[in-house]
Amino acid sequence: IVGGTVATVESHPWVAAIFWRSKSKEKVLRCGGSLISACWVLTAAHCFPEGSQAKPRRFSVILGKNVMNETDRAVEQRFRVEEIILHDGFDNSEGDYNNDIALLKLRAEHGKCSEESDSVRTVCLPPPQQKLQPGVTCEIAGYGKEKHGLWYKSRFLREAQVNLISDDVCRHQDYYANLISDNMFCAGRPDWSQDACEGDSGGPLVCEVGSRLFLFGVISWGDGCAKENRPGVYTTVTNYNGWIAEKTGLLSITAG
Ligand code: 4AZ
Repeated sequence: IVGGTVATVESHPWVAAIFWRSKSKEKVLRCGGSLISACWVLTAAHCFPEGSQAKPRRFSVILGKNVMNETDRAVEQRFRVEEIILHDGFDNSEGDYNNDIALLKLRAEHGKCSEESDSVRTVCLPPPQQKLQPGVTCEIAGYGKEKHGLWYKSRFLREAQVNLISDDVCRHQDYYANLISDNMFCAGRPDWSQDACEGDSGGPLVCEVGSRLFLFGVISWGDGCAKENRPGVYTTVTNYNGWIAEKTGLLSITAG
């Protein structure tokens, strides 16, 4: 996250830190994610290199994490990944990142996956037809880089505010032109001061509707970070309610 502030996981209790175990057994932060039910994390498909679906055990998920290199056993919940489901339509052969969405199934222990606490909580999916106006301010969170080009990611969970940008503007020649598909939207700060960055992808963009927060976007890509006319690009979660319901078996019941 560029230009944001340090946040507590208690204010983003659905944030998941997804780790990948390297050949040297080192656990490296791979991506962010969002807890949508006790056993399921929604994230980005590009977080998983080819062939990793067959190797879910190389990935692990930590919920309730505030500080990267410290383990707080009182609040953190740690899981192995049982299954990685990438969207069939995710095809990055042309580098286009369309359908950049994936589901991770957490492995249950003693019949349970995550348990609700002050630091761990699910986020609501918005109803499929819910649209938001350009200009609306939403919130992003993650453990990614604080500046494009840094070699290290953030030690703390950070949050930032970004405003929704219309497709018309984001498809303008000065912005991303034809790179924005119908499954993507853009969000940025009018002064380009805040943005997601490397390591944040897969993580949440949440917006308030009727004083409740909903997961509207999955942090997906961007040209650099916090760069003029280069907003962050997000996967449109409302396009995938049916897919999520089908893959997880969860009924897409949202707030009533
Ligand atoms: C990344 O590399 C990444 N500025 C994520 C988000 C953005 C740029 C890069 C948006 O994961």
